[in-house]
Amino acid sequence: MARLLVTGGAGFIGSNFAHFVVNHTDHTVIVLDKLTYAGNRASLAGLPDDRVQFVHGDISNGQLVDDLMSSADAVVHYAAESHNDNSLDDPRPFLRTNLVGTFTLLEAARRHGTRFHHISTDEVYGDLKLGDPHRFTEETPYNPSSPYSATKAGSDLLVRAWVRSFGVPATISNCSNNYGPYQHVEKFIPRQITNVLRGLRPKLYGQGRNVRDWIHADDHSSAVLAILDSGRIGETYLIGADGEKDNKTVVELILTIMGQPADAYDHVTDRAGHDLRYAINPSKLREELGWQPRYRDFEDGLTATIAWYQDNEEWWAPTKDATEAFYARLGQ
Ligand code: NAD
Ligand code: TDX
Repeated sequence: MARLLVTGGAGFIGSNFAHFVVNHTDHTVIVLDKLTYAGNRASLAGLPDDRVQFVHGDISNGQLVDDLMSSADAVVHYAAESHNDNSLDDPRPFLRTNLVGTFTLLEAARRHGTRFHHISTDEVYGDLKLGDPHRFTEETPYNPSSPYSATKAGSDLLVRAWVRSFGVPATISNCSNNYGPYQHVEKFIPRQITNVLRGLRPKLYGQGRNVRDWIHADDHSSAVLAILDSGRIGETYLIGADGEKDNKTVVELILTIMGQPADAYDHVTDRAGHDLRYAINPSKLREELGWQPRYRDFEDGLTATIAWYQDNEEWWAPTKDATEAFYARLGQ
């Protein structure tokens, strides 16, 4: 049994991780979260107080981070500004949280010798061409495209430097696009589901040929636990579940599952610098740690996710109007 400090645990993937830890391990969790527009305490509702403690605060607050780190066995660092479209509109919070925040946590981990797991993204590798037989591996050179992915790449490099120069016992994982419950309605899949539920038409950037490699958030969580348990210090592990789909296919599937005509969506202004394709080769994780995804059928996972948004309107409704107003200003 371990005490895990989970940064960003009121966000999408961090809250799914807290639920997963409670349901599948005997670890306890201390969530540290600033509750930005993307954080929501309701995502942790129902979790037992004796297993999950919530601390409201900023990962850039050195004193707070130091205090929390002194009683933790390991840190799992999810907290970030996470949305590409926001980073194109105003990159500043991305530099503060993703770079200075990660630096602050690393310094505390260095002082306390705390096991550190850094959560990152496949976007640090840039994009692939459609039809390219190659997928990203741990050896792919970094080539980020957006302010978001550039700051995530920077945070990964900080972790690597703190391992090599100061001996911080850290690992890194770079995961592909997650889907599942508790995802903010600004992101692609929840935006389209909640549009349909609101009687609005889904919005596809450009022609929708861009490919994302989808993985269920629970499969991300089980991979992170496997790395925490038996990953080698200083190593990077790519996490993916062979889930490549283009955006047009996903939007048509959402509409079909929700009983709408498959073409009842709008094409809108494309994202600036829009990455064409992400694809993960997860061989290292599978062969070294024996990890396997549980969600193998995207349509089943998507159907369950749609049902969750149908059943939990009170969770997403408070953020929907502001999100659509933001997109309307961008013409998206
Ligand atoms: P999210 O935006 O849903 O959640 C981020 C959380 O971090 C929020 O609860 C927010 O309040 C908190 N936070 C932000 N700034 C903070 C700060 N300064 N101090 C403390 N808390 C702060 O993001 P997500 O989609 O759950 O992503 C979580 C992590 O996983 C990120 O590091 C992201 O880069 C990574 N990741 C995401 C995906 C994906 O598909 N969403 C894929 C791969 C990796
Ligand atoms: O309304 C939309 N229409 C649309 O076509 C939105 C919001 C998005 N898109 C497209 C853009 C992307 O090609 O859908 C794809 C997915 O978009 P996002 O959900 O914004 O995700 P993406 O930019 O791929 O990044 C996500 O995966 C990697 C997460 O937001 C990142 O945090 C993670 O690092």
